[in-house]
Amino acid sequence: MKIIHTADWHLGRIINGKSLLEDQAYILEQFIREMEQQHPDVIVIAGDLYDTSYPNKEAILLLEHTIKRLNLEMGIAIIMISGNHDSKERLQYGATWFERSNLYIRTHLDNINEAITIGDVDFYTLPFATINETQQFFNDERLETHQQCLSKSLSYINKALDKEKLNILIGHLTVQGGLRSDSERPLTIGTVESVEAESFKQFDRVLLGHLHHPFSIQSDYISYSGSLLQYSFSETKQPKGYKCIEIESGEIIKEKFIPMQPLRKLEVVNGDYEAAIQEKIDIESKENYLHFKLKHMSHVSDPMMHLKQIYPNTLALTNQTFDFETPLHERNEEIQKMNDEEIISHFYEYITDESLSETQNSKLNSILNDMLQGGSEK
Ligand SMILES: [Mn+2]
Repeated sequence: MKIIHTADWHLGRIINGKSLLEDQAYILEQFIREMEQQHPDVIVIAGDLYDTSYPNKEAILLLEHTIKRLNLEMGIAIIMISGNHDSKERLQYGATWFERSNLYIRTHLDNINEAITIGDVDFYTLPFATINETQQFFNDERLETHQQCLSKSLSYINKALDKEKLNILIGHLTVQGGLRSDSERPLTIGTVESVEAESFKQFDRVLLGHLHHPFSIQSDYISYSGSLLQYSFSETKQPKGYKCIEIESGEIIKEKFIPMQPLRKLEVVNGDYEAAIQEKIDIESKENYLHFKLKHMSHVSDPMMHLKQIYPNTLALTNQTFDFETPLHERNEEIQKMNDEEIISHFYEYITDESLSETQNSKLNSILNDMLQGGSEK
């Protein structure tokens, strides 16, 4: 038996005003083609199918088209749960009809103790739930943390568990110690959102969504698939793809990460403004979505516009003329070695990218001298 694990598609995502729909359609087309080769028995999508609770119609059509190909045309069973970005009600639309076609959409806590049996495996679903929703569902106001909520849900599931079978949990949450990225919206503000890996020990395997790095956590039975694409500039070093789990006679025999190549990557470009404009800067691909971090551009008006004329997929620009990366104490040490004149001309250069002219210099010297002499009254 073969299970494909994916999550965090974030369909409809927009980064700095740029819609990624074309990139998402491209990668899903690739995913569909790979599924034709893989012939999995089931595809698990562990939450955040959409990027917002009100996805636009293009995003909805893309999801419908993808699921139709995989489920109706290729006959692959699909289990999907809602993540913190999805609207439970909207994602759940049609779920009872779709189950007839082995498309299982789970968005509420109501049926977390009902297994979905496919082949030798019992799948349990734990869609994302807020602390409030969990309190209401269990009618228990003492549940105040994500850990308490999870423990309560898991002990509820535990009563239904058939220990003789292979039990797999599908969830959307943060496991303690997991690597974070910028595009994962916090689950709650002001409460610790991570839960202990220990909590899941009644399961043979836990397939998760939410963290975007495919190797977010080191565990032999808990795993994140990672997101479909790079969704923030903090993810430029992360591989993206899906995971494939193979089971033989009730045992997991292997799990493999399979990378996919996107239409465009996210790339951070460091260097000099002038070099960028003259196309002499070190860049992987002009077509990538770019975040420029450039020096010597304080004198340029609207540098973003100039950059976009050459690199149309520029999404962000940071002025690196100001050195925020050297720690303050190191800069202070440097400054302490300078005399007043050097400090001022250094500062001037820092701001304007130009050195003081001779006239400015002599004016500066005379002012400094004046001050040294206690400010002679003229
Ligand atoms: Mn999420």
